[in-house]
Amino acid sequence: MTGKILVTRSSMPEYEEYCEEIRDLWETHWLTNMGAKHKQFQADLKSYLGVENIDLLTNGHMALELSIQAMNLHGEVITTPFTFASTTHAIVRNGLEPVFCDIDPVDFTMDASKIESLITDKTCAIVPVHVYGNVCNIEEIQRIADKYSLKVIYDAAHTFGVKYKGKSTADYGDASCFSFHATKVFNTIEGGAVCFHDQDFGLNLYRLKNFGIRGPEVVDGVGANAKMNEFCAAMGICNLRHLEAEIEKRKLVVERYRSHLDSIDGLQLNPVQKDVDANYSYFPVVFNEKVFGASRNEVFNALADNGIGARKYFYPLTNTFDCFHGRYDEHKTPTALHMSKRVLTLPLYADLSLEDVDRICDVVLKTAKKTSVRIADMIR
Ligand code: T4K
Repeated sequence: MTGKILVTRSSMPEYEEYCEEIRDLWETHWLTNMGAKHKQFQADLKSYLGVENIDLLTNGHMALELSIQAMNLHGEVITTPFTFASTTHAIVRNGLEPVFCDIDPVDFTMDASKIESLITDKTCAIVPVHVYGNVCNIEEIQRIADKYSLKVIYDAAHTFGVKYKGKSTADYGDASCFSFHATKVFNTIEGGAVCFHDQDFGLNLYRLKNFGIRGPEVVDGVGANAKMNEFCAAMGICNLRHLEAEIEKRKLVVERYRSHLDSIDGLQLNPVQKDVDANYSYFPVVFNEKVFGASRNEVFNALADNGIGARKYFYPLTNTFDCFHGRYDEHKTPTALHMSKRVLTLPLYADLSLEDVDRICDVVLKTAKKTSVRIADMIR
């Protein structure tokens, strides 16, 4: 038995590799503000993702928030409540009104068949999330956006390394926003990026991440400071070299989980999506208490008792957050509500040993048994 297992663990290059990468910073003393590492990392990403345009930011949240700001939007934005706080906050912090769309019960992404009924004359954009690395219904979302002249800003925080029909997810929508946080499949410690097609949008975004400065004596935007620094860019350069190997290792971990849990009644696992090359970023399991014999919370507690840190991503729904008290009705997104009360993401990272996966699954499965015994005791 090994020690405590957390829900994830940051991927890191060899210490020497990173030191070598940052060595020249001690010669140049150039630490931030779009330096040489920033430029190199940007070029590396362009070629890895096969995109024309990409900008780097301090984190995934600023990628989203500033992308929305750079589009000069007003009114309502259709989005999902089954996500991390960042998605909804980026909309609200831009003075826009989120309108919550329910999710698909199989892949947890926005249910595209419900979008049109939410469109009003105030709707300006759609902000879908590729949750857990599952790709949204890209074609249908784009069809609706084209029909109603709406912008599409993807929260692609979970999909770095994912391909749809052979192309990176970065290529879809008006903007696609990645997170390179320490907990992601690919990290730059903290970091984010936006891929886009429109050059004017790109220029706006570039200025907004640098206080809205247009030139030495002109500031014509109310921007923020969201520039990626050289140490983070250097981490990105190193980690990108090992990304494919990391994804391969994650795949083995996921396959081991599936070998234990795939055929268990009452458990719903993440789908294997058609036309998608996955990045194996999360391992969500939805617990049907009656059929499986234990609830999500019972499994969560049992894992915690055994030193295993699973997480309730994404509970609570963002439309139930205290900061929005009374503003939204979570019953308008019943599938999201149902899923958020039953889902648990199990530990997943490249170096998680297969023996640890066995141990985690053992605890999960035994929880059901214990609970059934308890119910049997109660009946007796
Ligand atoms: N959109 C979506 C859909 C997102 O999921 C996120 C972020 C964003 C936007 C915004 O992107 P960023 O602005 O964050 O780039 C974590 C992450 O902080 C957050 O990035 C992520 N989503 C969210 C789903 O999870 P916490 O509060 O659960 O993280 P924390 O600190 O509890 O860490 C989880 C585990 O990760 C730890 O138990 C151990 C491991 N870990 C953590 C850190 C900080 C490491 O191994 N190394 C580390 O440095 O939010």
